[in-house]
Amino acid sequence: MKTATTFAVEHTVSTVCPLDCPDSCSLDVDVQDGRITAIDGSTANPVTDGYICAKVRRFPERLYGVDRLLYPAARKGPKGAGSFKRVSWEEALELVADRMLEARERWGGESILPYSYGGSNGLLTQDTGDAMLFRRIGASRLARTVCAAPTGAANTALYGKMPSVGYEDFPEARLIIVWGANPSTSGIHLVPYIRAAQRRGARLIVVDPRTTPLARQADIHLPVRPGTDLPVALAMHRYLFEEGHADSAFLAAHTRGAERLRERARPWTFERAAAEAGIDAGALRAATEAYAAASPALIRCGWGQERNRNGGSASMAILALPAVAGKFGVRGGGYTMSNSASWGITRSWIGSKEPATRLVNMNQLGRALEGGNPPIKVLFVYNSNAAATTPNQRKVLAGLAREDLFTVVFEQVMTDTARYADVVLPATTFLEGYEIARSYGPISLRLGKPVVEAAGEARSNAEVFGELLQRVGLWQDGDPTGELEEMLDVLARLPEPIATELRDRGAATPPHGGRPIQFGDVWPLTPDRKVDLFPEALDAEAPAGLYGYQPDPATADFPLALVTPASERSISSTLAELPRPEVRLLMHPDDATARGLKDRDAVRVFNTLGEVRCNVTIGTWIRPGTVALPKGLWRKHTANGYTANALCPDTLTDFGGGACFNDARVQVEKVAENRGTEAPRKTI
Ligand SMILES: Nc1nc2c(c(=O)[nH]1)N[C@H]1C(S)=C(S)[C@@H](COP(=O)(O)OP(=O)(O)OC[C@H]3O[C@@H](n4cnc5c(=O)[nH]c(N)nc54)[C@H](O)[C@@H]3O)O[C@H]1N2
Ligand SMILES: Nc1nc2c(c(=O)[nH]1)N[C@H]1C(S)=C(S)[C@@H](COP(=O)(O)OP(=O)(O)OC[C@H]3O[C@@H](n4cnc5c(=O)[nH]c(N)nc54)[C@H](O)[C@@H]3O)O[C@H]1N2
Ligand code: SF4
Ligand SMILES: [Mo]
Repeated sequence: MKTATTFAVEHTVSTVCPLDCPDSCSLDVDVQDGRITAIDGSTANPVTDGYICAKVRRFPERLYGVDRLLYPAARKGPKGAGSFKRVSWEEALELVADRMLEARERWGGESILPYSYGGSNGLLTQDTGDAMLFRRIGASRLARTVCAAPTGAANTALYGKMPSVGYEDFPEARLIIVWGANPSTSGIHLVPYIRAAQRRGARLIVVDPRTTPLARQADIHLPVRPGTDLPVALAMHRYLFEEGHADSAFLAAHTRGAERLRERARPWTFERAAAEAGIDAGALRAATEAYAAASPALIRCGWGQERNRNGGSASMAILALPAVAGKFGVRGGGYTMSNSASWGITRSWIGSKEPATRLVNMNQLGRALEGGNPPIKVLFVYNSNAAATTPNQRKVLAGLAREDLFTVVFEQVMTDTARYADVVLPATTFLEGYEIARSYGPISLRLGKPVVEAAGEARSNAEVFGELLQRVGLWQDGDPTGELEEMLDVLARLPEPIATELRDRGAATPPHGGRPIQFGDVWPLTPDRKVDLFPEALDAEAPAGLYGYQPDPATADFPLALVTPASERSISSTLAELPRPEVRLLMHPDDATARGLKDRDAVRVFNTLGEVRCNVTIGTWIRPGTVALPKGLWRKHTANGYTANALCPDTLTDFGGGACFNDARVQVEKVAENRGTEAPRKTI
């Protein structure tokens, strides 16, 4: 709904929010005198339904705020101090190109490491000119694993990333399990559909260590200890197989490997799994019986369960439940996981051949900057705020502080990472350029267009990588020049009718109306079109075998599990530069009492990797033995300049090479009494 403005609106531009959020809202953006005065949801995307989150409403504060980067700059003080002098684009690009060429000459192309993740998360700002530049120069490759790597690997192996149930079909379900997801924060447009299902009598089960808003509304809440979803899901499989609720006809017709899954599930009785997860065995049994009996039954699988040593197998076991229980073939039955693959778009524009240069797992950036052959000499960060979002923050910062490392940060605002740059390049935002936004919750694909002129001298990724290609002498005939050309080039490579629809009306018609019935309209995209319940390759990759449980890493010294869930204040660390209420560690009253802590006491949260100092908030909306800090904090948000990632290990998930943020095990101690400045929190 429109926020009132005191300006007369000159015009309103329709566009789309491409940020790394499942919803891809359609937006109406008001412009006055060439400046954006208000951003709100439109109804062009039916799921947006005219409203958006509070974060993106504040995007003008990022566009025009004090942190916005307006000019290229070169470091003038010590590394990390954040002091820069303005330089021209000409000087900045020349310097970057020279340093890349010099590094290639002296140490080989692999001494250059591009580092990027979501950024504006669309099809134009990533894997376009950047890929051409870094491939052609022979740079080290980056495994983009910080998010969705284990769920992606599980979903690919099981179903070949078959499209999944759209938000609009949630009201059809009679039972919904929300597993490791908190849509009330991380994809808000799903919530009304879940509530609608509940009003129609659907039961709701939530599996989450925290009492999220949906957990409060649930019929059954399983507050599992982080990292224990695997035994919980296997106990559900055991019940389905051993107590006669597996759909043997479906298993025979559409799956492979059911017997192997059954074997691995066999040891996990409800009692044993519940003991491991720290939940009530009766509640687990009740949840499983309800799931087995209901149809349509739907699982919304999130990402909370993937971020630990068992994350791959856990996600696999959860996503396998509808196959074993026979929940497909009806509207509102099956699962919802990332829907980004639903359009069948391959990034054909970058070509299929990647050079076989060194592959660096982005979760281990700190390690990569420590050494290696060749050493990394040029780090080019774009679409990412690595210093804030990557595990083992102390090691990352130590790497960024290396005097012999030349760091380029191509950014919209002066992030914690940009402060470490040798050269800072100012980037446009999605409101100042084109983007093709592909949602991963609902199924939508929309073209975003420039609403206002770029602020200052900010340039798009297309322009900058195009310029650099020319300056390092790797530009080839036919490469697009500039953002508009690149947009048209990518459009031209998209399948029809998608390309024409995007060009003509800014939105493509989703396949099956965005509401596919799994095993009705869409089928597995695995090589033999079957659900592979036991992919051998994953069994070989996982340290304890596929569905093999690796025990909790807690020790007597570090007994508390730390989770870092998505915050309503930012998208990862994007927009976290804006003012926010004081950041607190959330802790259960039992854990607080055991440590003599009262609400708003100042604490140190620590383990062998690092320490975070902040105030504590005490509440029952987290399970005992687990504490939480928000994801996406900047260094300025804590008293000692470290964020949760200073406590997160850079170990990898059982398969997929994913991040183990939620494997952080910590201790908490009081530093000072009641140092808070704000009232106690009542909820998450
Ligand atoms: N407002 C906002 N929205 C976002 C984002 C954001 O930063 N802010 N980030 C976006 C991105 S990049 C992503 S990937 C998605 C993530 O979307 P979600 O997966 O919904 O978000 P998370 O907060 O990472 O995790 C969801 C829940 O998992 C719980 N959890 C933690 N560990 C475990 C566990 O071991 N098992 C189980 N069952 N639950 C666990 C947390 O308590 C949390 O409530 O959200 C996107 N949307
Ligand atoms: N402790 C902990 N850490 C986490 C997580 C967690 O659960 N716990 N979650 C992880 C997850 S799910 C994710 S996805 C990652 C995300 O980690 P990052 O990829 O680092 O995401 P952001 O923090 O959003 O940083 C993206 C940056 O890209 C910039 N940007 C946006 N658009 C453009 C563009 O067009 N061009 C250029 N050059 N720059 C642009 C933005 O200004 C922003 O600073 O964080 C991870 N970090
Ligand atoms: S961040 Fe998500 S909810 Fe907010 S406007 Fe963008 S797509 Fe919509
Ligand atoms: Mo993510």
